[in-house]
Amino acid sequence: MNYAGWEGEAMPLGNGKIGVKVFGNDRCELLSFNEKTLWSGGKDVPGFNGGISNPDRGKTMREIQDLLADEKVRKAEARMSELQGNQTGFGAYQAFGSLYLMFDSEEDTNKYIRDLDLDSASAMVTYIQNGASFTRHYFVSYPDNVFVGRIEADGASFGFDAYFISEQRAVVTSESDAIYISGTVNANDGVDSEPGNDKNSMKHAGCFKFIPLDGEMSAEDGHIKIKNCSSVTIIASLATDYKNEYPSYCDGSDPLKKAISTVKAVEGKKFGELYRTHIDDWREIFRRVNFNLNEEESEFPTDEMLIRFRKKGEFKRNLITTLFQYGRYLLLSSSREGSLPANLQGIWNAKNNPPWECDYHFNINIQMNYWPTFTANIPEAFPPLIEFVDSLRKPGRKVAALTMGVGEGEDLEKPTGWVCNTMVNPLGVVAPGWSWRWGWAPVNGAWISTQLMDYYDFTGDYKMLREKIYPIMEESALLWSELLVKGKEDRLVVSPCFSPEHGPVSSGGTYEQSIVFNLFKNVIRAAGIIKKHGNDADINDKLIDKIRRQSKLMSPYALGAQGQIKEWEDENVFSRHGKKEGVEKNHRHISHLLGLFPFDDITGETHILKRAARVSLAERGYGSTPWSMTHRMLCFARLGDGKAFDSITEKFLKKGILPNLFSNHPPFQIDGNLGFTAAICEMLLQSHEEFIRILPALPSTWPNGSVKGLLARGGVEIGLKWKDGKLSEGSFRASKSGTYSLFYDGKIIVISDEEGFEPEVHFDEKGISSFFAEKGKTYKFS
Ligand code: FUC
Repeated sequence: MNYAGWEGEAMPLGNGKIGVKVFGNDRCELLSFNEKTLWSGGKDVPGFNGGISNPDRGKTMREIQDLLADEKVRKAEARMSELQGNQTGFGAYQAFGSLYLMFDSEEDTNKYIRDLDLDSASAMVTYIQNGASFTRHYFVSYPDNVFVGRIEADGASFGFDAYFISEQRAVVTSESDAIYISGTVNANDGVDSEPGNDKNSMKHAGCFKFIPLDGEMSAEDGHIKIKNCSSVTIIASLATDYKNEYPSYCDGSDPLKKAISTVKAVEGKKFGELYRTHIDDWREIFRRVNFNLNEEESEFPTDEMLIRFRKKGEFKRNLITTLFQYGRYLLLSSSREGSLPANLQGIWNAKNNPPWECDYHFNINIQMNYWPTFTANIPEAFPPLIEFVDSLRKPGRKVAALTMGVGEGEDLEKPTGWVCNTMVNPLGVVAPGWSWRWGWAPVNGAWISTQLMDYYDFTGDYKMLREKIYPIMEESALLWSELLVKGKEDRLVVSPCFSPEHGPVSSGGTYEQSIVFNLFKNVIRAAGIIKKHGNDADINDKLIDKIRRQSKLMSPYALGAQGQIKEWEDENVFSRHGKKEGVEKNHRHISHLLGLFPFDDITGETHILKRAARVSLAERGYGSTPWSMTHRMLCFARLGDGKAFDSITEKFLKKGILPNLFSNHPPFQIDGNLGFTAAICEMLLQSHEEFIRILPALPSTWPNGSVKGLLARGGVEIGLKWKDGKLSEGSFRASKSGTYSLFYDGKIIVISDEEGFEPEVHFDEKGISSFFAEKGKTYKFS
């Protein structure tokens, strides 16, 4: 087999807690495991203090603000390193270990196929050996929280030697029919620290049970040996004693007991029964969305199609629709209720010192991970993000107090303002990072808070808004209401600013201004919703009045002399080619364009900032890393530019992905995959305005196709068919009765229900068609 490393070749499986990388080699199977909570670092590391280096309660920050107000930028920049945090105890997401199955037969194999079936979230391996057909079938069940594997041979008996190699400090034993793993973390934190520095007392365990049919089984020295059987079922569970609770992050449990009892709970069930439970759960969500571009029939596997696309331009549509569903697959496999959110690699990782510690990266990456959640109709993936952000509030209060002087930082139960910067771990680190150039980014907590509002906008779940989302957002707004300072011409500004990860230090930068502005906007809107429900007591009215006044003085966007949206306050002409230090013409981040996507500040056909956004995008090119390409795709979708969208799609297919379709930063980073799926949705359907926009940016090279089950704000499911680049038929189903508005190219929409009844349509001068839809009823429109 052409094996080029797990990132490019392995088939990923996951249930949000357990991740598996299936290699599928014929004579030696390698199944590499992850457990989402297995992290090094945290409180056990000597000197750990949550990454805070300068607990001066905001003194340095205020002095830098004064320097910037006096336009002493160089002096301000020279002091920025005093705001840096430290890496002590940041730790990293860990590899768990691998199960090897060394098959007895050395005979050659043929007709070998390795297949990841997205529709059943299963990996399959089939081949012929000695005239008998072998099948391996693997999945990770969310409802039963176990990995399940089944290996069978049709017309032959087989055997293997199974053993587990731990990547940690673990003891591996075997007894009668199972392998047990039990240990603690034994990792260092990668490049910058001494080996062993970041080991901690987190316990982890695994239980792998083998159920052969016929044949003999023996256990010895951590191995399970099976001989002459006709099939084997493997059931495995992994666990740790992690609990996302500040400051212990430990639930005191025995993970081995947990793993064994999880396996025991399904012991009596047959493989078929476990599989049925798994696919019923999976398909209920995954099958909501179909996407077709009248793709080319292909007898080639995906990696071959990719090669052919790259050489001859073949199979483009096939790859696009596969990648679209793959993004949905990856997010749902790496983010389900009951565990941490998807990290930089989702849930899959083979190193103890992975790139960027495989962390939660808050200056675009985690945001992008969750951009497709609603539009691609997988809201079940979102709760881990809400829970995680909620859990950052306590350490975030401490960091706000000690590094910015907001709140006391003593009684962490009191909501006095929370913050998180760029690199965040699940063990309480939200402090500025260890280089200010990416590490000082306190608005990142405001950005993620704002994004939580999507949950309410798409699902209408008021309880979640009131009980979880609003308190998180309001507390972030409280912090920022205290931090804004007076800038030029009475503008209220964030200071100091550093546009990710680019350019000079400044104040009033577009990234920071647009984030805080949108946070305030959403908090004011959410407060209004909560008041409408009569829960006035939940709202801090004084704060709402204050941020309302402050918003008016923030002016998040300004035009430069070349017609661009400025990234920095003093960027009148593009500061490229080194004229301004550290500024790159084609920099990957487009942080000054958040107003276009994900925010909704730049909308409407003729908005002056739309033109400016185009100028800025033209300056920045089509992106370098996959995530940077997909952010641009999303922006061009918002601009209605199918041509540019298509060009970047081609670039993404050519340069952005590995043979197993993982997006390749390099190395593998999941954000690009998830951004791609989000971008396709945004190109087909938009709902950030007062109405639903149909096919806003369809590329002319994708003339025929259909999509089913996309989600629009308000909980509306939309299906679309188009022919020769024009809408031929749509379907519409709302989760609540009410008046809805659709826009398709300014044309009147004709709508009818299942019985052919046509509700009255009000068509306005802007070309918007509005009608009353009944809850749960499916309407057709054209
Ligand atoms: C961002 C990017 C890098 C990388 C890192 C994990 O900050 O600037 O390209 O993706 O996150």
